[in-house]
Amino acid sequence: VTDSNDSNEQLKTDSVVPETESIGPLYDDSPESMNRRDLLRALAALGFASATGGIAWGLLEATMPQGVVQDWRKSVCRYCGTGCGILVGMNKEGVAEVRGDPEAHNAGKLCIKGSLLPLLNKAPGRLKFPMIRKDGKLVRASWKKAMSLVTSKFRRAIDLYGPNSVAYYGSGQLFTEETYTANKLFKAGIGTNNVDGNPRLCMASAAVGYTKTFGKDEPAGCYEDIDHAEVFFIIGANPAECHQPLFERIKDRKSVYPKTIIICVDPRRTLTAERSDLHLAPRPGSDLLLLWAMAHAIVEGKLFDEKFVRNHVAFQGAEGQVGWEGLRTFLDDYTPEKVQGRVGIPAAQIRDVASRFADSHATMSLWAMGLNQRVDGVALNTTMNALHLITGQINKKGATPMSLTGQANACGGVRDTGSLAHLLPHGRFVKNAEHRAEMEKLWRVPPGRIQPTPGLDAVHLFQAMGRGEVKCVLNMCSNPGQSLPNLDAYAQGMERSFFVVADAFEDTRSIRYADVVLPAALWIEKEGVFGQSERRYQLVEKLLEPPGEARADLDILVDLAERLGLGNVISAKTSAAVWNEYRKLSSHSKYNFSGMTRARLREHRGLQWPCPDEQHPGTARRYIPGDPFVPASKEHYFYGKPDGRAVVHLTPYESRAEGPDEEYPLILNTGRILEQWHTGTMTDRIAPIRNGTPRGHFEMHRYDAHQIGIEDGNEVEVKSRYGKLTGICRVTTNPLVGTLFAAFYDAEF
Ligand SMILES: Nc1nc2c(c(=O)[nH]1)N[C@H]1C(S)=C(S)[C@@H](COP(=O)(O)OP(=O)(O)OC[C@H]3O[C@@H](n4cnc5c(=O)[nH]c(N)nc54)[C@H](O)[C@@H]3O)O[C@H]1N2
Ligand SMILES: Nc1nc2c(c(=O)[nH]1)N[C@H]1C(S)=C(S)[C@@H](COP(=O)(O)OP(=O)(O)OC[C@H]3O[C@@H](n4cnc5c(=O)[nH]c(N)nc54)[C@H](O)[C@@H]3O)O[C@H]1N2
Ligand code: SF4
Ligand SMILES: [Mo]
Repeated sequence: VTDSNDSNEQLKTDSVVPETESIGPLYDDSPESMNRRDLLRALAALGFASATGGIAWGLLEATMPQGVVQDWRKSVCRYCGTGCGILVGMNKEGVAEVRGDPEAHNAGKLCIKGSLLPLLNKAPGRLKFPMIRKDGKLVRASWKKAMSLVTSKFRRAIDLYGPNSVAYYGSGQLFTEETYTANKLFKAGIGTNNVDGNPRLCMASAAVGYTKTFGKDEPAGCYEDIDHAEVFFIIGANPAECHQPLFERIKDRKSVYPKTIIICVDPRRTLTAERSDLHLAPRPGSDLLLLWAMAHAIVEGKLFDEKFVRNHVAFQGAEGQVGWEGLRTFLDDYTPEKVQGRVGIPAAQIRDVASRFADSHATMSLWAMGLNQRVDGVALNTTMNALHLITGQINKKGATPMSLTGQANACGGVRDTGSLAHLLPHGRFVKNAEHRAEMEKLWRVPPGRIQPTPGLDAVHLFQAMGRGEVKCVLNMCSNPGQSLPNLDAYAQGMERSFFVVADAFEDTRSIRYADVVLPAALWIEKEGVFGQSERRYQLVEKLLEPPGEARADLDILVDLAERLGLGNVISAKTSAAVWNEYRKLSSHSKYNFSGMTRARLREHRGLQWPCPDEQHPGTARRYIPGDPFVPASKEHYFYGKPDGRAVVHLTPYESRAEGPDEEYPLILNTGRILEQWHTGTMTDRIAPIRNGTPRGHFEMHRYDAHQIGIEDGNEVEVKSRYGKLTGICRVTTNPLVGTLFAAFYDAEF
C-alpha cells in the first residue's frame, strides 16, 4: 500500500473526448460538491420517476446540440435486458433526442444510459475500416482482403485440424438474426459446437436453473407482476443501478400499496439496499445456506402451500426422486441456527424473512449476478425456484421467480436461439440425439452434421486457444480482453490464436490481441430483433447509415458463410429473411412465436412468446391458462416436464469457493454502476458519462481500511491468486467488512 498525494488527480477526467463532442460535466465528484453517491441518493429521495434518467434529461435537454426533431421513430434501447422501449427523435443530422416510450412496458422511463443514446453513434473512436495486423501493427485493409484472409485461415484450420479447431465467441448484444446465423453457420455449416459467448459469464446458470426446474428456459412471469406483488425478494442484484426502470416500478408499487416490503440481500450497501425496507448482508458465497435455511423455516413454520406441492411439484434428491419427507430430511442440515454463523445473518432474521416471503399474497424474487456468477450458480437458481414452488408463490399475478437478464438480447438472441456450446434452438440440447436429428432436418443439413458432444464453453475455449488447440476465433460484439475472468491466463489464448474481432469502437482491450479487426454497425445502424428478460421480442429498425465502411454483423456472417462455400446453409441473407426462417422454426417447439411477423413487431411494443399464430396477443404468464400450451381444464401445468410437475432440486451446499485466508484475507467483489456499461467501450466515450463518473477505483469498508492503515484516496495494490491491480481506494461503508468492491468499466484503473 502506498500513499499517493496526487491520488485525487487520478479521479479527475482526462479530456480524451474532443471539445466539440463535450456537453460539459453532468455533475462532478469533487469533495466540495455532492459526490456521485449523494447525488444518486438525493435524486432517489426526491422520487424522480426515473431517478437520474429524469434529472439527466432535464439537465441535458438544454445542452443537446442536435436541434429540432423532425420524426419520432419507435425503437429499443441497445444496452440492458430491461429492454426499454424508446422513441428516437430524428432529424437530418441523425438522432436528436431519445425518450422513453410511454406506450412500452417501461411506461416512458429510461435510465441515464438510455437518455444519452443520442450521443452513442457519433461518439469518438468508431471503427470505420477493416484492419489487418502486419508486423505487429494494425493497418487499414479492404473488406475483400480482410475477409479473404479470415476465410483462408478458417479454411486451413478446418482442413488440417478439423472443425473443432475454430470457434465463434458471441454476445447477448447482437440481434437475434445475427446470433442465430452464427450458431447455424458454425454448428450446422462448419460442424463444430464451439459456439459460446459472454452470456456464459452472465446468465448461463439462470438458463440451466429454469430448465432443470421447469423443463424449459426463460421465466414464467413478467414485469407486470411487479404491479401486483406484496413482497420483493431482491438477492444478488442491484436493480436501482442495473435495471433502473424496473426498480422504479417496484418503488411505484410501494407508493400505491404501502404494505409492500422490499428485501435486499447483498453483501454491499448498494443503492438498492438503501432504498429497500430490509437489507441483509450475507457473507459472499453463502446464499445457498441462507436459501435452504429459509426453506427450513418455511417447512418448520408450516408456511408451505401443501395443495400446490402435492399436485404440481416433484422432489429430486442426490439419488433420485424423493417425497416431502425427503425434503424434510435434507433440510435438517440447514436449520437457521446451524447456518447463521457461516451466513452472517442471525437465525431470527432468517425466520423473519422466510415468513415474509411465504406469507404474502404475492412474492416476486429478482436476482442477477450475485447469484448467477457464483460457482454454485445453478444450485442457487434451482433453489430460488424451489422457494417459490414450496410456498406456491408462483403462477399467480405478482408471484414469480424472475431472473433479471443482463444484456439487451441475451434471452432472445442467445438462450432462445440455443447459441451456447451445449444448446440447439428452442430448448434443445446438443447431447440429445433426437434434438440433433430434428435440427438437422429443419436446417436441411445431412444427418450427423451436428456433432454429438457440446463444444467449448467460454472459459474452456480460451484455455484451448492458449494451448494452441483452437486456431481461429471469430469474436463479435464482446470484449473478452477486459471482461473474462482470470484474464492474465486467458489472454494467452487471444494472443496465440488467429483472433478476429468485430467491434464498433477502436482500441478495445480485445483489439490489442486481434489479427483482423472488422468494423461493425451499431444499434440503429442495422435492423433486428431483441428479446428481453420477460420473453418480449421487439424490433429495432435501421434509422442511420453506419460510419465509413462499417457493416452489420449479419452481413459479415453471411459473407463468411459464402466465402466458406456454405452459402446454401445460410440461405437467408437479410435480417427480415432470417427472422422469417427462425420464426417459422419455432413452431416446432414450445417456444412457438411463429405469429410474430415482422409486420406485427413493427406495429406492437413488442410481443411475448408463446405467440403461435398471427392473431395471438402473446403470453404474459406461462404454465397457467392463457398460455397456449396449457389446456383450459388445468389450473397449472408445467408442460416442460413429462409429468407436468416442476422439480425442486435438493442440491446441498458445498464450500467450493475459495474463501479468504491469512495470505488473502479480503474478498474482491466486482460489478457495475448506473451510468457505465460493462467494459466502457461505449458509455465511457459519452462525455457526460465519462465526466460524471470516477475513474476505476476500489471501495473498502472503513473498518478494514483502519486495520490496514489505508486512507480515503490512497493508491493501493490489490493482489489475488490470479493477478494484481493498482488503483485508488475509496473508504466507505458500502461493502461488508472483509470485502472490497470494484466496478469493471475502466480498463486502466
Ligand atoms: N448500469 C448498468 N446496468 C447494467 C449493466 C451495466 O454494465 N451497467 N450490465 C447488464 C448486465 S449484462 C448484467 S449481467 C446485469 C447485472 O446486474 P446486477 O447483478 O444487478 O449487477 P452487479 O453490479 O453485477 O451486481 C451484483 C450484485 O451482487 C452482489 N453480490 C456479490 N456477491 C454476492 C453474493 O455472494 N451474494 C449476494 N446475495 N450478492 C452478491 C454485489 O455486491 C452486487 O451488488 O446488469 C445489466 N445492467
Ligand atoms: N470483473 C467482472 N467481469 C465481468 C462481469 C462482472 O460482473 N465482473 N460480468 C460479466 C458479464 S455478466 C457480462 S454480460 C460480460 C460483458 O462483457 P463484454 O460483452 O465483453 O462487455 P461489453 O463492454 O458489453 O462488450 C461489448 C463490445 O461490443 C461492441 N459493440 C457494441 N455494439 C456492437 C455491435 O452491434 N456489433 C459488434 N460487433 N460490436 C458491438 C462494444 O463496443 C464492446 O466492445 O462481462 C462479464 N465480466
Ligand atoms: S434500463 Fe436498460 S434498457 Fe432501459 S434505458 Fe437503461 S440501459 Fe436502456
Ligand atoms: Mo451480463
